[in-house]
Amino acid sequence: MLRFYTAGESHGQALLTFISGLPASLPVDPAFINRELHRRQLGYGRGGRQKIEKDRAEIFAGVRHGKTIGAPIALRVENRDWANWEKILPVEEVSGQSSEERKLTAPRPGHADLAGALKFNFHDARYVLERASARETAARVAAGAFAKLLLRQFGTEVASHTIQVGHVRLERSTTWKKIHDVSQDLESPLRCIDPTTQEKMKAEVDAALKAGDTVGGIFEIVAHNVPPGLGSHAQWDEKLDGRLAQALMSVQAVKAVEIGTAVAAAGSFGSEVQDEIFYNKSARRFRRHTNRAGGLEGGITNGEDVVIRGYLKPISTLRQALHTADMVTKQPIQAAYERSDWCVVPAGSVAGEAMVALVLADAFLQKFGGDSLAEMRRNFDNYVRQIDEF
Ligand code: EPS
Repeated sequence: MLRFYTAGESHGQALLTFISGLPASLPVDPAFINRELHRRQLGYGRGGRQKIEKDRAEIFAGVRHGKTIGAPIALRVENRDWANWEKILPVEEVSGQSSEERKLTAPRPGHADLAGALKFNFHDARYVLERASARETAARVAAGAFAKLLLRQFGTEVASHTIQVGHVRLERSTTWKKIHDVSQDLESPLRCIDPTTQEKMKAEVDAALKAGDTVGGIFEIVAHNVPPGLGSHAQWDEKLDGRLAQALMSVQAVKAVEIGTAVAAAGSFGSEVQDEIFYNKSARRFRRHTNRAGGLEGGITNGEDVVIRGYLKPISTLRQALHTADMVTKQPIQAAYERSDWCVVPAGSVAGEAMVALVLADAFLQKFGGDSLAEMRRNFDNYVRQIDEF
């Protein structure tokens, strides 16, 4: 229902996003979209690039007089760094010195460099890394902001926080309010809800920088106030947990996804894992005292918060370079190093929020879809009545 595409290279002119499937008459708040882009740029452990960029979405199509018009949306996020790359990566064919500059023949273990070069038959990883770079997530965050604007119309909010950096883990549980607040806090270095743990996390990041190394971690995304009944148990590709996992796994450097407390659950007995069901008469809702399932049972939302974690490997551009083999000479060599980040957990979590919001917005459109927001709201309100009367 909701489709989006991105285009653009890390050091090209711009990143482009195309979105189609949103209903007409959805109010669009450019300040909100730009704030989301800004959140993605923040975080302790970011490198020099974010000092150059000031990501903003310029909308070219699909929005008129402040609202969607039911037509495809197109937007652009400018790469300010392009000014430094114009001669190195021009669109036109050039010969000579500048086209040879910045060739990358020493593939970084863990990056797309070698696999992509083999696949496309380039003896230079430049074109591969330009597109594989996590800079692309800026385009996704812009799309995700539109998805969040739609979800907000129905009271659903998506936020995230950091639960692990390197070896340091947040050991206590928290509330939606705390996650929401830290998620919106532009001053919080790693978006961890506990200041003491956050200081220890910062020390991990400092240690990585000092050693010329990088550090990964875990972020947790929570979608609050999600109606029951999104997704379906009926077919493998309709299961919402599977769709969310694929979306989150597609974020650069995410190598594992966990729904609820699934990792601990795998080592526990069933009686310790399932969330027992109670009925709250005054609210006319079924409720749980625990949410280990992360709000999803049988691939369907159950009315509890959707909780999903992304496990980020440490990024693969290391100042303390690893061994590799040159793609041209085939000789042993040290992997290429370019200016880079050394911790991207907070940035990854904003990209993850965008992906979760896009999947949830798609599931909303499947269940309540309409050509206009008013039509969608009627469908939604009718369904809420059905739940009330269940
Ligand atoms: C990123 C921009 C990139 C990297 C990072 C993410 O900028 P540059 O390559 O010019 O320093 O900082 O990309 C990677 C982690 C990667 O592996 O390519 C951004 O805007 O998020």
